[in-house]
Parts: sequence; C-alpha cells; structure tokens
Amino acid sequence: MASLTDELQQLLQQFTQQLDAATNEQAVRKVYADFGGANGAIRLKQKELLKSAPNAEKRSIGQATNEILQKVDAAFEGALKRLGDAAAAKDLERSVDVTLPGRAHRLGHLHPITLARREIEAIFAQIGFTVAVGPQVETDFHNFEALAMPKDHPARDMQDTFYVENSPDVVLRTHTSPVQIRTMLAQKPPVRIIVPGTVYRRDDDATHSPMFNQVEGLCVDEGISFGDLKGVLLHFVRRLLGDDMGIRLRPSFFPFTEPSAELDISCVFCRGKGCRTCKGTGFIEIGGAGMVDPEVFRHVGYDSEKYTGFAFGWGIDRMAMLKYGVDNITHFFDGDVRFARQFR
Ligand code: 2U9
Repeated sequence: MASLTDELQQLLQQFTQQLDAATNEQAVRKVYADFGGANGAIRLKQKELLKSAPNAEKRSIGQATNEILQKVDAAFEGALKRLGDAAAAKDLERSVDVTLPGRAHRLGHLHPITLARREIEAIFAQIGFTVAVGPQVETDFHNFEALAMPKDHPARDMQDTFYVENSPDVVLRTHTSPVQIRTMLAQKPPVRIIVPGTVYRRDDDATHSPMFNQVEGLCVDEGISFGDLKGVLLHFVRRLLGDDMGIRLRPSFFPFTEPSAELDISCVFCRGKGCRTCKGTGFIEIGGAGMVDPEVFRHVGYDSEKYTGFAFGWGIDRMAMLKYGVDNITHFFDGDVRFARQFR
C-alpha cells in the first residue's frame, strides 16, 4: 500500500509541477488530460492497481486514488481561474485612450452601374414610365421572332448570341426587348415601361464586354409620334447630364423599329464644342431608338392601325462611363475596390 501512495504522490507532484509551468489555457488543459483525464496517468495507474490488487485492498486503493484525482481537479480549476484572473488584470492595465477616434467601419456603397441605373429609372418614373424586368435566359421567340427577326434574319448576326446547349430555342438574351414583348402579351395598351437589365453578346474588347447592362424603353398608346420620342429623349439626357445637353437622331435601321435612328448626345467632355473624344463632331453615340414596327405589334396582338409606339435602348455601362468619365468598361467588372470606392 505504501509504495502505491508514493507512486500516486509522485504522479501528483509531476502533475503539479507541469501545471505550474503551464502558461496558457491550452497548456493547462493538456497537463490535466495527461494526468487526470480519462486516459491520464493517474487514472491508468488506478486501473492497473485495482486490477492487480487483492479484493481487500481495492476499496482503499480506490479511495486513495480518488482523493488524488480530486486534488488534480481542484488544481486544474485553480490554474484556469489563475489564468483568467491574470488575463483580466492585464486587460485592466491596458489603458484605453478614449479620445482616440473609433475604427472607421468601411461602409460599402452602390456600384456606379447601379447608381446610373437608379438615376435613369428615377428620371423615367417622373414622366410616367414603370420599371419592368424579366428572365435573362430567353426563348428564341421573345428574343428574336417577336421582334421581327425570324430564324434566318441577318440582324441576328449583329447580336451574336450565347445559345444554350441542346436547346436551340433557348438563348441568353441579347437585349431586354423580350421583356417588352412579354409585357405587351400580358397587358393591353397603353404601355409606358423602361426595362433595365443584364444582357449577353459574344463581344469582348476595351469598350464591349460579353455581359453588359442595358436599358430599353417602350411607349405604346394611340397617337404616339416620333416627336414624342424626341421630346422624351431630350428630357432624359438633360435631366441626367445637364440642361446644356442636346441630342441628335441619325437615320438608321433596326428590325423592330421603323423609322429607326442612332441616338447621339452632346459630347460630355467638350459639351458639344468638338474635341478629340468626339472627333470634333460635338456628339457621342449612345444608343438607338425608333417607332415600333407594326410587325412587332402583330406578334403581340396589338392593333397597329389604332396604336403606335416608340422605343429606345442604350448601354447603362456606356452611360455610366460618360456620366463618370470612365475610359475603360472593364473597370466596372474587374472588382478593383480602388475604382469602385470613387463612387460614394
Ligand atoms: C420592342 C420594340 C422595339 C428597342 C431599341 C435600340 C433601338 C438600340 C442598342 C443600343 C445600344 C442596344 O445596348 S445597345 O447595344 N439598342 O439601339 N433598341 S430601338 O426597340 C424595341 C424594343 C422592344 C417591343
């Protein structure tokens, strides 16, 4: 029995020494595990002794080792508390200079494209247009057919498209016009909507990206004229870029409008006086517009004898480049916070 308690005492001593040497919680927990834990030296010793001891001594051995183990547990708790108190005291020593400014929490902010889209939506909302949105994965009918671009129509090449594998009639939309089609199929005139959204074209250079943001607009009612179109476009450009801004409409062609026009705005860099950016013309092209082709009304069941309409479209990224003087479209998408941070 004597040697037994010696052995246990030795183990307790070793435990105490190592515990005193432990300087952090993790070390303390390790020492405890090595001695008092389920597979700790003292428990293992206890099992060993109990197995080899005669029955008469089992009880006293059990008591002796449990006393040791209780001491171990108490010492363990004590060590943890000691460490905790030390950390709290150290904390209290730490003097906080309350006059120091707080850590600035860097607030995020809206992306310039979002800022531009919201401004465009607000300007049109003030003149009675509502915002319509729709799916980015579209059917061939909504993206092409209904817009007077049947299967073999050459205009399809102008809108080089991403087709969806094994579904020839499913495409990534090349413009937001399919939303106007869906809207006209869903409601009778009058219609006054603008349709912002992401569109996809197989196009990739400094000023074109395969994914870009576009906004289109549609106004259908009785007696809608080209003059209304010009008035709305001029109002929009002046609200977004300044009252000194002007527009120019140059004859053009789009399958879904007739007559059609390229839409130019006064150069934002020289305000129309002529500079290197606008090649001395004083104008910068931003998009297109026109009167809705009756062929389109036929596809959506509108009576083109009774209703006329105008439509327009431009790239929001391009508009944001002009509004914020950005020279490379990829800045909008390459996620460089130094660039994005400028637009608070
Ligand atoms: C319907 C009828 C007509 C929308 C229009 C344009 C002209 C146009 C381009 C500008 C730059 C696309 O973002 S861009 O690459 N768009 O020039 N879009 S008229 O005409 C429509 C739309 C829907 C039902």
